[in-house]
Amino acid sequence: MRIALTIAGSDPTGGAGLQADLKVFKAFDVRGLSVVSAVTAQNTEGVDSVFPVDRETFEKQLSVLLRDIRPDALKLGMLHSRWAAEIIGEMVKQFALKNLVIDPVTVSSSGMSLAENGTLDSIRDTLFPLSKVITPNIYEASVLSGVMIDKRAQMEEAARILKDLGPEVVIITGGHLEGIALDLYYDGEFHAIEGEKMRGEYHGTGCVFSAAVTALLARGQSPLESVREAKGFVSEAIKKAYHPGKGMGLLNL
Ligand code: PXL
Repeated sequence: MRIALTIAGSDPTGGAGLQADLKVFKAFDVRGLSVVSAVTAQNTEGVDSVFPVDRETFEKQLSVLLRDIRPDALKLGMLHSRWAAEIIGEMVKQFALKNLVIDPVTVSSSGMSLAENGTLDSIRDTLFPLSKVITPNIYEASVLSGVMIDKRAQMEEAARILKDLGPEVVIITGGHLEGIALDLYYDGEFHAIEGEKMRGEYHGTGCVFSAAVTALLARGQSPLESVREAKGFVSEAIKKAYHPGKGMGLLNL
């Protein structure tokens, strides 16, 4: 039996955040654990507000869980607070956790900030060196690397800079450059993961992708196999998307 942990925000729609992560783990027959970093109030029209959990509540959830259960992989989604990266770094080292996947979440699909100032820097400095895979989208990769990306060559430059910060694998998602949908995988060599271009606005695609990568790593697949299969999983979930509210569609998980 394989086990994966998500450390993420709560999304009441279930389309993103820890609720989506747990559904994805289940879809890959991986048992899910979850630690809440923040509670959001949102619907399909957007995020209304964010309520970060306090430091002690966050730390306790993790330490109590991890002294009992050892996940085969873990992912970080939304971390609102600057101090969270330091706590996670300590735990990853203390419990020798493997297969850390980082989705460096900055803003919601509706444009609301999900991280306070400095959080992304502390994730980069403290946690990238401990990570297996990071899954920034183009916007996040630009912010983290300082490279403005609007061509494939710049996507490659950003991937090299990010890999030098410590992760084994960088996958930059959401590229719609030069007319094709391109996700760029870099582990010292580049692999273009081309896919179908999807029309429409869907909530939670980044969360679902990184959760699928985490579940597949927990099952012992290689990062490249995991990323390819995760991408196919997201495409299928988008094809079956549903519209329960007035706003964005949700992936069918
Ligand atoms: O998709 C980024 C994201 C992550 N986590 C939570 C979210 C969102 C987007 O809205 O609400 C909790």
